[in-house]
Amino acid sequence: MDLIGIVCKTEPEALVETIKKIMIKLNTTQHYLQSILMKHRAGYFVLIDPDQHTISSCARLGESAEESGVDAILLGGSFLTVDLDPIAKSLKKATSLPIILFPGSALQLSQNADAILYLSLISGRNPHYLIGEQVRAAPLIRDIGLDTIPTGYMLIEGGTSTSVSFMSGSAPIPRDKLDIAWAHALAAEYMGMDLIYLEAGSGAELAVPSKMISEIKGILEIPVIVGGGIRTPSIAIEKVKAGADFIVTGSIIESDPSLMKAFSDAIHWGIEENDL
Ligand code: 1GP
Repeated sequence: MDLIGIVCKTEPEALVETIKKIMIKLNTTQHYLQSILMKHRAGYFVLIDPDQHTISSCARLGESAEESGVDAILLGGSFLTVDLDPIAKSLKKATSLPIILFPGSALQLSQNADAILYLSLISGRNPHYLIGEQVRAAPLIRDIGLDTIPTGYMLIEGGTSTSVSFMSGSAPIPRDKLDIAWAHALAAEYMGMDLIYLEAGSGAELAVPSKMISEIKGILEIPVIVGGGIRTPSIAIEKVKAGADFIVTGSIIESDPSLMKAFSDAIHWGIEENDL
């Protein structure tokens, strides 16, 4: 039966409910992220580690992120010693940017966020981070009503040992194993993930190799986030040219928040620091 046939045979009340559901689905954080890609070709996320902030310092960072042209704030970390909910609450008040949870575990949830990267650590073979934490978090996410963004999370060797590798008990993919990397990304797409996150680890000495990003983008339909070790706008431009759809910076912004504008200009408009 064609669409018109289905519509004609559906009770009006049921039809209104279906249309409402479609409208709500369209108005999601994922829809917003798509609109950023249509506008700029690439987007910019700033990662806030709640352990590094007081409530007021993170509110200031949120305000300044919005003024600097950042597209969304990621909130979380592989190991936290504080509750992120008060931080999420103050960020929500301070900025209209989407607050997207980037959780290291099922403990990192907040009703004050807009969405959650529903991560599965697909480069590892630790079932706990492939599906265990996701099951623990699912009922709470449903209660809170967070948007979930299914994301295949891949650790890539970045020249240093990282908290995420240690905490998850999983080894990163070697930098020169391009075929292993793209096969993981493709498997995630086939399994229905909406995003891939290529992660060199916070504070990595080396960012994800550009060649790996371009190989993966060459075969994937879904957008790719790249983060870890991106310390300058020039590196960010290089990764966008290789095919990164979204760039994440964390540590460098914690040490110098004034760099957000330069990163945003570089990622959105290809403007180098020395062009400014
Ligand atoms: C870590 O990708 C993020 O999860 C950001 O890394 O702190 O190195 O910018 P940096």
